[in-house]
Amino acid sequence: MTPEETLGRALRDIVGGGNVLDDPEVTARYRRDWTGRFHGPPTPVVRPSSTEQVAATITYCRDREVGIVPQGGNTGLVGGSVPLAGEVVLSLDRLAGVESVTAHAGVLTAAAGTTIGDVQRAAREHGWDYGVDLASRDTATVGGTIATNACGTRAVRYGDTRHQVVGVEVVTGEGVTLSNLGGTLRDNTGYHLPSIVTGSEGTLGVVTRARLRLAASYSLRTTALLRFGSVGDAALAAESIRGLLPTVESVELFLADGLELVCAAFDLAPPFTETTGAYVLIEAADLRDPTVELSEVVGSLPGVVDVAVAEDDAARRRLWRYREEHTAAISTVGIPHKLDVAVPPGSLAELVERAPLLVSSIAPRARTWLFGHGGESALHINITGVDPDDDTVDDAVLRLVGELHGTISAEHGIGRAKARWIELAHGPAELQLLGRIKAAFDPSGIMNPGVLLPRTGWSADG
Ligand code: 2HG
Ligand code: ZN
Repeated sequence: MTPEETLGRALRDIVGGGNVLDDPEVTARYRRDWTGRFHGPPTPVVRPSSTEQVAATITYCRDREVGIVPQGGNTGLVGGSVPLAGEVVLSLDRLAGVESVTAHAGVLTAAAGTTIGDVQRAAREHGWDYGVDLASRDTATVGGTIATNACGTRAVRYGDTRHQVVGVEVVTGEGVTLSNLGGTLRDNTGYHLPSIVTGSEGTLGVVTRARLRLAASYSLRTTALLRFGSVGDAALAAESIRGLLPTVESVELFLADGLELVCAAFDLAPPFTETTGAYVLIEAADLRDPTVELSEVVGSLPGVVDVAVAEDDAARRRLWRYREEHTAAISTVGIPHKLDVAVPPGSLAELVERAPLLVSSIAPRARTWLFGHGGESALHINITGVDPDDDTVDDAVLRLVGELHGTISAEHGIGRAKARWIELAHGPAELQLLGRIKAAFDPSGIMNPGVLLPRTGWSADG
């Protein structure tokens, strides 16, 4: 038997015959990321349906030093969930479902493969909501959003995924199952496993279940789209809203060229007759109608030239499409290079102004698309018209972000796309320590090799 056949047979013994996929056509979607920028050769996809099967798969692979790429909804944008070097894909799609809801106190336990949409629906059935929302809600999963510490469009109010996770069950790269799904909303007993695992991008182990804190449900919401004459005014307004409007839930920024692209790609009418300038989408939610409060704040913001207010759900959805369809619209132009940075408040306008100029000075035919979570000075910089393997523009933009004292990832994580620049995020001493944390969880280095920490960036000997 070839080593591949031996591996396939062993994995089948663990998860059952039909749950190891190896037909290259069937596995294609597990081996390619959403953007199409990252794809790997044929490799088995294992679909366990229990924590025990996850542990047995990891233990088998650990003993033979077979790499594993854990995969949730495969909606990541930094190449962190696709096998590039023949690693086994460990898909959590069969380990799904909301397991329990403590309705009066707003806590929910779900298996890792449950979609965020299903978590939101279960929360709403019990009078609650979930603090994380993102455009890929019906594909992105609990495990994937924990591994990447997904932020989404409500983080300005509820924080990122890390703020919602009160317990995890995780199988480490050593094959050991750790669980603290006990149920408390607070836990201050030292090193906090959920916090360590959240954002670890599958490099420490596989999250199998999680206990999530739900958010209060504010059923009355108002959404406004503001057009500003200048990026400076729009950025300053976006950064100020949180202090002016306590009921704010989202503060999103985008620009005229992105809006035009979205309108053309989806055949949408533009929101205003004039389209130049910069846009801020604000959503407030409360138990009482927040429209008056929101209008007063909008009226106090300098530089607003047009305002559209959505008072019903259909109108709300129309305004959101201008923002949420950016990702899909950009993909119609070509395979984008995606950066998700943040700068300290006060520097957002400078970044918005300098990034496109910098990109065109290096790649005159490239297009730079800017949009993001303005309330937290977080910006998605998408660049089209550049070869997928040429990262000269990425390098220049990330160094500009460094010069502005920003962070090279404010949402999507490091993945494979940004592992090369990890030194811009962590100094040498910090990187060594991160390497030791990885080695403690995953001494054989089988978990998501090459993601987050470069393959050479850590060692089991520290
Ligand atoms: C968003 O904010 C997502 O819409 C995707 O984080 C961003 O496509 C992107 O770069
Ligand atoms: Zn985003």
